Amino acid sequence: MTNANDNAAGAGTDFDAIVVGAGFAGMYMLHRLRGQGMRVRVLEAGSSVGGTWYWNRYPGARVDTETMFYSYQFSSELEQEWEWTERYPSQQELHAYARHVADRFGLWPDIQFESPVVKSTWSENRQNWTVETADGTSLTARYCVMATGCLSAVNTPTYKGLEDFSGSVYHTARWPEDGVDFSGLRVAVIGTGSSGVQSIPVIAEQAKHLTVFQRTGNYVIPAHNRALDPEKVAEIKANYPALRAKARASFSGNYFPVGGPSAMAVSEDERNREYESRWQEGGLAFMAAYADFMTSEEANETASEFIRNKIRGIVKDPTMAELLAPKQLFMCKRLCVGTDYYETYNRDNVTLVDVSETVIDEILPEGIRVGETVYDVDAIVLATGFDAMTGALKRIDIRGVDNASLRDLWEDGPRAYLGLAISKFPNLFMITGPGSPSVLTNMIPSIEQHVDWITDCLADMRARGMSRIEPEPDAQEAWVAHVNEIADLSMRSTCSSWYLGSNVDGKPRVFMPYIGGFPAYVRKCEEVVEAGYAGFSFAEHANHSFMRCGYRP
Ligand code: NA7
Repeated sequence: MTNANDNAAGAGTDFDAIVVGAGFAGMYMLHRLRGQGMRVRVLEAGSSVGGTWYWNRYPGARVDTETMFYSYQFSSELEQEWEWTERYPSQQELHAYARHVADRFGLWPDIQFESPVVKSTWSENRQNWTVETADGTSLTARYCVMATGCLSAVNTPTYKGLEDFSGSVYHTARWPEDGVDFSGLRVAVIGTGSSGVQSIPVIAEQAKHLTVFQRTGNYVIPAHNRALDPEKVAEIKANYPALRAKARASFSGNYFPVGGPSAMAVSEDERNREYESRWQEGGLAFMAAYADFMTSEEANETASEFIRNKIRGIVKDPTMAELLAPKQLFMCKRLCVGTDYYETYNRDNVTLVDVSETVIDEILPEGIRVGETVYDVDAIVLATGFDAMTGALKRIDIRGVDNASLRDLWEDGPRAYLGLAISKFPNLFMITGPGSPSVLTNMIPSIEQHVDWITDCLADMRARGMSRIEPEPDAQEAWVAHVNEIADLSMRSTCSSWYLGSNVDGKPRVFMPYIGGFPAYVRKCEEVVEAGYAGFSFAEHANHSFMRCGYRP
């Protein structure tokens, strides 16, 4: 493999564009910008490409979207040549795919690894960004693209005594590259979101004893993961363009056939048959059984109770089953997809501890104290998730016009135009930023749509001699108001989840992704372009005076 840092080191310090992050977003952004003839440097905190699929190496880590569609579609050659082996591939396979993409498109030389960005500052005089990494290196570029990921800033609880624990502490999203051997150990897992749900069954098989600390029981649909059928793969590959188009025309960028408009419009028997067939099929398509889960509490309760009954049927200990049965609305938090998750609680070496009311008080050298009880453990796994959507951006000190601080401006929640750009931060773009559909969709099509929009925008600007772009404050405020307004129409915005920051102490409660669906959002982005980049101001190379909705392409 190319040693990217050796190559990158000799390329100078001034670029046309700097991209922060070498996950699926940063890699494709690099590819497209280079295609425009730009000199680009990607700065990546990790030591390889893949982003989410580089960092999340915990046991059992898998994608929860069917991979024939959770993959790039910008290159039909890539689409045809890459062979996925499983319905939901493992982290290892996804990381191998990311490395293959970097090889195939020659991306390595322009990526600088182990270079976490700590600061990014706009200069109005020079009309460029200065981007600084943790080791003090400074690079400059006219454009800066934040491909920093929606779920990348790790959320680590601040338990009293954590640093004095005598065993090892791991976070699922910062797993050691060489793996961890839990054989013969008493292990604690804190957290039962997707990462906990995927890792718990695998850790339980290895550990001497596993104690799971659950704050909220989640809805977990079986994955029914399996090897892909070669005939089915060939059929999908032969029809990729049409199938991808169908997925892009769907609300979530995933093609999930909708069972019906309302769960309440059909008989209980019919409804349960629909739920049973989706449970047997497995995966996220359960969400599309009926269209009114997020608008009707009654409809929602039918799906919730169906899943609770499944849990009661699987878990032998009735007290444990009731504890695992989720109390919150179905789909309020992100739905989990698991393998043998509930079955794992039938094992003799697994204990479940409820920390919803009596919380974890402290970590002692020998274990975890909850109220009066101390659970002795040798290792602690924090499956406690992320400071989602805004965390990665706010952890960088981003300074715009007049030294405006992004952290300060977003103190009460994110404000961005289309989730793509931010007023007062010229020539800065975000990929799948807050205010775009992002985490409510299949991430890769959403990433590609943003990267394509940014690339086309920069090409249009260059064709017209423009070098500065910035959203107008009133357009940004109108978009933020719209994002909030439609979030309020959905029950999804009413309950605790990382979508609205409720998993992080002190984070403002704002529903961050755009909930109007992928097709509506794409249409809006197209309309903005058709109207001459409505809501953006531009300035020319030589003359930086502003032009309102500067030009018509
Ligand atoms: P999630 O989904 O945010 O899950 C984190 C879990 O950790 C969740 O059960 C939390 O409970 C729990 N948690 C967080 N902080 C604490 C503290 N302080 N004490 C006890 N329990 C805690 O993160 P994941 O990594 O599992 O998944 C993230 C996304 O990746 C997922 O949605 C998929 O899109 C892929 P809570 O629910 O907040 O009560």
